[in-house]
Amino acid sequence: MYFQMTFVVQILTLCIVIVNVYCHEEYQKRIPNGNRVPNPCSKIQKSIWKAVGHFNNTHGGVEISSFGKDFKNSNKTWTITLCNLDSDGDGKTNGEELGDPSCVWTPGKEPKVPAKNHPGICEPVDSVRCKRQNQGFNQCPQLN
Ligand SMILES: [Ca+2]
Repeated sequence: MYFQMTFVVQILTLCIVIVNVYCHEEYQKRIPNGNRVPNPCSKIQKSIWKAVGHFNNTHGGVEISSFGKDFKNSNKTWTITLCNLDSDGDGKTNGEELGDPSCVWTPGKEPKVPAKNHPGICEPVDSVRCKRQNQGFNQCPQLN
């Protein structure tokens, strides 16, 4: 009985992970450079932040970033309004951070500029200003 319950829990966990990964790949296509957003926590070896609307890099979850909230409020669509917002309050618009500074990108097109920063996490994350701005994102795991 215990073995069966453990197996069921493992299968359910696997299903949740698959659904989350699928969703994030779908959402990545809806924002410029959505699959190439730099991880603000990796200072030496550059890596990618996969779940851009979440504070969890790889599999999202309930901790939604300020950009994730604005993206949701924008009907999960890249609009001029969403592009011009500064979701994380770091002084740069979402478009500037994601590589669409003129807010002209549309889904399916290759952005002309690479993503520079994360639009939902104020950088540098360990600065005094960003510690105040990054409500819900306390610290980078690598910086501990
Ligand atoms: Ca910003």
